[in-house]
Amino acid sequence: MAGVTFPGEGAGPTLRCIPCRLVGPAPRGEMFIIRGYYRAMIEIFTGDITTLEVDAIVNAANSSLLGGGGVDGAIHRAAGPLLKQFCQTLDGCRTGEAKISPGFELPARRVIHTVGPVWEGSGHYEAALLKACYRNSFEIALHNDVHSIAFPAISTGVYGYPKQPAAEIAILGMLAYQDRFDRIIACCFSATDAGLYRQVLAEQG
Ligand code: AR6
Repeated sequence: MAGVTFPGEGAGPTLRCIPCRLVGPAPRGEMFIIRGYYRAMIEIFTGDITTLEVDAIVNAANSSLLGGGGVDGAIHRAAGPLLKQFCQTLDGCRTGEAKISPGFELPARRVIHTVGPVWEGSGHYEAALLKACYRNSFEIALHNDVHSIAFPAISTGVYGYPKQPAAEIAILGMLAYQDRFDRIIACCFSATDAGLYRQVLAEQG
């Protein structure tokens, strides 16, 4: 996937390892750190992804990339109108793929837009497409100087993907890229979702 360089920004290293360190409470929401030793810690954050000051937040978008409800709507509102204007130049995005934009008024420098599958009962390649969302988001991040990244629970809202298998795909995807990022944050919008992620991470991690 081609790297995108924005004005004033050059390409950075794609492999960085940091020692394990403790992170205190986040400004809003709770941070729950599961593991990390010379690798990115996978952190489970409960709260609004638009508040996170990271290199990139991931948006669970639709294929138009022009905004919608849920986390997509929240990101567009917080980023301001220039995000939609920029996204109009991206020519949409197919399910499972990812595109990148600046964060504009967000605390995050970038937004990685990915389109999750609509759940239709597991026989429509939903699992493969959801895995591709995580993989392609990480890959475009690596090509764009992103060392800290936060994901929402892609497809588990309006698109109806069952939460447990979606959490397993999310955590396995994050573990696969753990040693190539400084921080990977799983952003859950409810305490129940965060509990599920903790349980899955404890089982898989
Ligand atoms: N921060 C973090 N997570 C959030 C936030 C937020 N501010 N708001 C919602 N969530 P959804 P999808 C959680 O529906 O299922 C849009 O209209 C939410 O609780 O946002 O991939 C797009 O335009 C859930 O766990 O995304 C598409 O048309 C997760 O984010 C469609 O919805 C994903 O829920 C995409 O549906």
